[in-house]
Amino acid sequence: MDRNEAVAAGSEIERPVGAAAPPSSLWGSDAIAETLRDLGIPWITLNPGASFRGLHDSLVNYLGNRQPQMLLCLHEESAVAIAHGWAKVTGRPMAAAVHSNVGLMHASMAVFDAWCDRIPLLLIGATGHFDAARRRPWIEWIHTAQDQGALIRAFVKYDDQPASVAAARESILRAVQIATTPPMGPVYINLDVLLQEQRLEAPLPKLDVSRYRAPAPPAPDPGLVARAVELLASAKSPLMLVGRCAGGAVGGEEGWRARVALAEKLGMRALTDIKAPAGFPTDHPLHAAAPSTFSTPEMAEAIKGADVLLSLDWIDLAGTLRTAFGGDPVYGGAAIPAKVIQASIDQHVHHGWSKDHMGLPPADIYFLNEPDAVVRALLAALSAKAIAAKALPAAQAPPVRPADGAAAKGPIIDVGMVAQRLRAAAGNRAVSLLRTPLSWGGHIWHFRGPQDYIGFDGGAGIGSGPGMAVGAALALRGSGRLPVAIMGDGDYLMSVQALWTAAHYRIPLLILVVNNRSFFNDEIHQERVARMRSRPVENRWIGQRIGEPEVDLAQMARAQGCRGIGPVSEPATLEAAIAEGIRAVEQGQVCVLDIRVAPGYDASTAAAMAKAEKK
Ligand SMILES: Cc1ncc(C[n+]2csc(CCOP(=O)(O)OP(=O)(O)O)c2C)c(N)n1
Ligand SMILES: [Mg+2]
Repeated sequence: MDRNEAVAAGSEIERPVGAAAPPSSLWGSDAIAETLRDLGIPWITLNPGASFRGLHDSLVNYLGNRQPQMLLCLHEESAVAIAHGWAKVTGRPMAAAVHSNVGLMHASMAVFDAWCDRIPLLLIGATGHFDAARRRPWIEWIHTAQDQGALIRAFVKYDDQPASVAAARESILRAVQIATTPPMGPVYINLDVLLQEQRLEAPLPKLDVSRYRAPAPPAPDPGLVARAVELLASAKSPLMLVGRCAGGAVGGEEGWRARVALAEKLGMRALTDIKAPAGFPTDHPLHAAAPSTFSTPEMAEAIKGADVLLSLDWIDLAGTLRTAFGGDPVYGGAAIPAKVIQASIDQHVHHGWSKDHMGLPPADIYFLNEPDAVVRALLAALSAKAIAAKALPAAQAPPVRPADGAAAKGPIIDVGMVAQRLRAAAGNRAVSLLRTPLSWGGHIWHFRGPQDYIGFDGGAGIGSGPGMAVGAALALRGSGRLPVAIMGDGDYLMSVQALWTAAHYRIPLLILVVNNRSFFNDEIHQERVARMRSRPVENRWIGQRIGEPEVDLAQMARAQGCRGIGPVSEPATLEAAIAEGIRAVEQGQVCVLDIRVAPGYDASTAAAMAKAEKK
């Protein structure tokens, strides 16, 4: 099935009868729905509610449930997470609609994740009649709030509650323009019932929406480029910190190639981050250390050995430097001897409520430009310059090294073994990893192109995994890539109901749950506290383990129309079970494997967590 056929097959679900006939009357929400279509929004995830029943009707009976097509979700958090996952792969916003204050409260954590991940999203909300004279008794009073947008204003780029249909259209155009201007982010438009349900005497005048698009990005300052080139060309051991090169979204092939070309031209080593989408080939000889959530000792060594650092919107540059150098000069700690070139526009969304701007890094040259534009400009300026060739370091470790702890042939499955068996079962299929669990070690899987790994969720909000995987798999449907999300049991269980949307709309997806029957990350924290206080570490599992009864994770998938395999506990059967899952996905199914793994994190992850705590 080719990509177009697959997408078309999905859109044949939930076809309305008698739709798309010329309407005898026009309503406010018809004009709003039309605006979504004009903007090219293909999907709208939602959980229904009377506050947007007008818009719901327009989407179904005026637009015929196409462009956008509804994706019904069982929870608002899933609705936003699915939109987030889709936007990570496509770099474009999808819409999500959530009911009044209650739906917005359910959605809020996922909105925060999208905010922290710099991901565009058009969140449509609604309120009961704002005019009290028209408010229905009881329910509409509960579901009407003064300044509803205040619930999430601290972590959206823009919000509005327009008071007329024409103003609603303007609001949506502005909101999408802002959402798609890097650094991208979620925006929220709250539609009053009255506005949706008012009869329109005449359609709104036609508007060319292409005139309201995001502005072109500014080019890097040539003077700064010249200074940066000087610094990099004369550096003895430059290091590129490859962070968010296209916000939290997957970047393009061209940007990928440019980063490699820049590194090779300068003999510049590179580090990558498992929190960001793949940005540099991890098996390239210049890739200095396995990507990780927390800074590893190997990463710190590479940083300490560098005389010039080129940060491409590296997430938490200050914290990474602090871990490497053992202190922060801002607080009277160690000096940072390396020169720092920063390429980041993130400052545009830094404000007071959320501290997701992280620490304040030093910058000797600060480009307030997108990383890809800076890399392009540096390459262009360097192309004429002869630079003494530097010897390439020895190539990196082979692709799949079993995780530390248990051997690959050991009696208990660990996360490294899961990666290894997935690699074997997938053969030469192109795999897109949509999620790696906290227990992952960056050395157990190589990324060789931008679509190989989409990065983490931005806000570290557990429960983002299933929804984001569904959204990303929707974006990859028909692409020929195998969408695989590997996630913790805690992450899976918090939002397992997102899978129903994938089953219903036939979005193929493979989920491997590395099930340690615990919110294990926090067992480590309890152990640490117990040690600090000389109390029994044996109790670390209390209030953390998910046992007695153990949850049947495969059954929870089957209950929603997905394929469920497992529990798989034997290393000998793991590869065959994953192969069975891959076959199911290739037949169009959603398949979940419940893989019982040993509790514990990859040694590199555990060491990095401990180091981060100390500094
Ligand atoms: C919404 C939310 N609640 C709680 C946490 C705290 N937390 C961080 S990791 C974690 C455990 C996740 O469990 P699982 O996905 O099974 O991964 P494991 O640690 O077992 O490998 C928890 C509860 C969080 N980050 N987000
Ligand atoms: Mg767990």
